[in-house]
Amino acid sequence: MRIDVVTIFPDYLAPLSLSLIGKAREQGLLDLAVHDLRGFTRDRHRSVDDTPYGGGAGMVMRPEPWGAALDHVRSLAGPGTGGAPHLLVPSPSGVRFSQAMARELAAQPWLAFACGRYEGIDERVLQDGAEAGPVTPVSLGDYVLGGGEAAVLVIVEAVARLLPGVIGNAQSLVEESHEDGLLEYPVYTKPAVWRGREVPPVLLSGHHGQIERWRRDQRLRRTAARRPDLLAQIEPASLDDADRAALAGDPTSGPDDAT
Ligand code: 6GU
Repeated sequence: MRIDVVTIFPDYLAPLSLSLIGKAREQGLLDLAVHDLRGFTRDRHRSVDDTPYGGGAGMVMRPEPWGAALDHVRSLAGPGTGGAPHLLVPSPSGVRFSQAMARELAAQPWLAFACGRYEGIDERVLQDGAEAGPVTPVSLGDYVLGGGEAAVLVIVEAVARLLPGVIGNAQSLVEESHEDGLLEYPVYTKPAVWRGREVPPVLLSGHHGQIERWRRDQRLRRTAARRPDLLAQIEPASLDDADRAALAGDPTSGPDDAT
């Protein structure tokens, strides 16, 4: 996969050289480039923003540097990138990012991110970009960040770990929160007693059926307590009697009150 990021703060993307993503880049699984928007300005002050038409608070990012930067990114098409990148524009006004969207993006050959600052990017940049390829404004959630850069770190990490070969054990991608609508069960490792706290005995029992049942109960109760919105989306027919029994307890207290 190829990813291009355009920003006025290239250093903000430095963590994309570390850990999982850094390794994926070294292994050639991910080809990622960061571009400085100011390199595409033509005035002496290298200005990227101006006052909003219609009045109002704050500044708006000017279309000219964005047009030049995105034209340049599109000129980097190569073998395996397809025609144009899918342009993602982080914004609190975007469509909500999710594991499902991460999976869709991970299947695409080329993504580009346009990091807005201030009150956002002149809307015509998105309209113009849509003539070349898909454009999706994307939001992490219902809060406001200072700019798109932190969102790009989040989205690229969520996408990159789904690329074939990035995570050694593919099963760990299946058995995790948000892959099947339930949160993950709590996990424990040695020692069996720590600061007087025991690991739930069933996990030491060797009874695989009981362990599986306990873990599913935990997932159901945890989801009910922490994310009732997710539980409400579960198909009732997909729950068996044991599932319903697990949910019949006090939803605000897990077995260890591990809510
Ligand atoms: Cl993707 N960008 C910005 N600037 N703020 C946000 C966001 C994105 N998601 C939530 N808040």
